[in-house]
Amino acid sequence: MISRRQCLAGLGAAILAPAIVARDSLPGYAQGLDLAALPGLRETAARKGILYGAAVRGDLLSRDPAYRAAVVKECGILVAENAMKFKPIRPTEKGWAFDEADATLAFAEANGMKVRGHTLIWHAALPDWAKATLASGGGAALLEQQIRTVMGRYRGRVLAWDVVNEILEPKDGLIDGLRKSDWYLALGPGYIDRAFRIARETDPGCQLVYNEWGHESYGTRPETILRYLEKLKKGGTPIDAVGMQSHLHTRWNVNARQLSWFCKSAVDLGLEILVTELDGDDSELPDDIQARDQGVHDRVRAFLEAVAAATVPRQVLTWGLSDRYSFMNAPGRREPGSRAKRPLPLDEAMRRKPAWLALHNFFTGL
Ligand code: 9MR
Repeated sequence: MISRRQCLAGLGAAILAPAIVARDSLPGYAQGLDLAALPGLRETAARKGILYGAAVRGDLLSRDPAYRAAVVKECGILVAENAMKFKPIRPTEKGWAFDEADATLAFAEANGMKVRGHTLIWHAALPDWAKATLASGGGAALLEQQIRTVMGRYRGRVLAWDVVNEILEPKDGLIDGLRKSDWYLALGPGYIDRAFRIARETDPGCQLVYNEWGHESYGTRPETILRYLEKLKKGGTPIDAVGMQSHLHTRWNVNARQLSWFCKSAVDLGLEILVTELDGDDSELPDDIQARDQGVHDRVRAFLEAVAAATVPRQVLTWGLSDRYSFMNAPGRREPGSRAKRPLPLDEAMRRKPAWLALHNFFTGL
């Protein structure tokens, strides 16, 4: 738990002005702090050489002006939440659908933002026709075509690409803890190295990332990831960075010690550490909004501090910006009638909340 005094201390000189925000206009213990008067996270992060940003949806950027304004104010880097994935970008074999991805990139560039690409090779978001192609021997060509077409289209405009996503699943019982995905079944373990090599050829200036979840978890998952990274590096795979999704659960605390160990070890391997999908699932916390917001704040803070104990992440992205559009609140993602989750920096009304403050304090405190 952090006290209001600690909050104020964390805000430093920026909060010398008297609090002018009505008590009910901000949730939880941030009440009374004039969060709205502080600079956007993009600016605060940039002062420390960090890009802060969020996953965005193109349809919302064009139809919700409050969301669009908040994205412009807070974000120095964007990632398309879905638009660059296999199924949205190539729903049918002959039907490439680049519109939303193109528009997201154009929006970012028009607003002076960088872009991450997410994601080229993933077991999920695969259309049935692609699964059938993989199952019938067309995997090598499909992998190459996907990377060359999508990455090639945006060559020179994407700072970092998640070349592969969620490739490990130790429960599947395969060598190295690899996931028994359609890609694996079609091409064997070598598909990962192959993907990175094609990616490097396609856009040599782009940072190539292996994106995964669970680096902050207990148990053996972080070590499994690290061992696999070691193997890739030893084999000469052109990988530059590890993307840590960082979907934090309030059910358990961040395993700070192991997370710092992971980050330090990955840096020692010559890899950069990125925070790619940060948010906090508050479903295990009591109904009280203050307690939930504080719980998410505390996890976000603990997570970022554990990372920073090893290395300063140069890209920090949350998976969405406002609770209004978190994937966790999407239909089908939560029980009908259950309370809305509050995982992101801004609340449903686009107001800054404690998770925002955790990021602000982290960036200013570095
Ligand atoms: O937030 C995304 C949701 O809208 C999609 O339906 C889903 C499937 O494509 O993917 C979600 O994003 C995931 C991301 O691509 C990879 N890490 C986990 C994210 C949340 O599930």
